[in-house]
Amino acid sequence: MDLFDDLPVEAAAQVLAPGAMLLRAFAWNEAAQLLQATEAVLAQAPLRHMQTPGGYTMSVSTSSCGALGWVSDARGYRYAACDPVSGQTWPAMPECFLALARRAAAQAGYADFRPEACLINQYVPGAKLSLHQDRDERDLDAPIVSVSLGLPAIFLFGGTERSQRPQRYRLAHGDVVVWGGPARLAFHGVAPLEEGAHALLGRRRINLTFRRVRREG
Ligand code: MD3
Ligand code: FE
Repeated sequence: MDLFDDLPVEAAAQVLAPGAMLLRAFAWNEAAQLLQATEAVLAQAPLRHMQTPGGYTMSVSTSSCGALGWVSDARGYRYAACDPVSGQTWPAMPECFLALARRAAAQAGYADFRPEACLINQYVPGAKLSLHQDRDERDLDAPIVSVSLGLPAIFLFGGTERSQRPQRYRLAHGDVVVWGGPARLAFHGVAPLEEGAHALLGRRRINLTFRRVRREG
């Protein structure tokens, strides 16, 4: 008899809420490769602190890769084909990013996920992301896949009304979450990052979010 007979090949997904699936350590084995690809993207499109439409500077620093990148300035939030810093198109999405995002989406029940944008968020201790909804994408039927690397963070997951008190989840290195269905429009954010040092990333957390922006067809 094999002691491991009862374990699934991929650890079971934990359902955080209808449509929100946490895949613990799903990217663990590829983390170093993902990090290396991230650094290559950031060499072409450096991290920057975006301005919110309200005139605040974000504590999180951001870049993108793929056909579209996410930008924010006094004119608002939007997806754009060119990086406003360089005037060039965003770096291509690395193959290892695409493969991981597709595998995670499929595991959560979304076949053939074809993200057009990967938003790269970097947090250093103290950086946070206030409660918000992601609704700059035209395709709200596609899920968002998020990958956490480096220092752990407390992720705040609320309801579809800002007034609902958020639940708190700790997201650690290698954790992947797929947000679709009713969870797609939930309010969410990240509590101020705690001080720490990660073996691979040092004093920071990087979060990759894969998005389908335009509707297909
Ligand atoms: C739930 N990023 O970039 S990832 C963002 O850790 C963002 O950097 C956070 O929120 C971060 O917009 C959270 C998890 C996440 C991403 C998108 C979502 C959760 C989501 C969209 C809808 C619902
Ligand atoms: Fe978000």
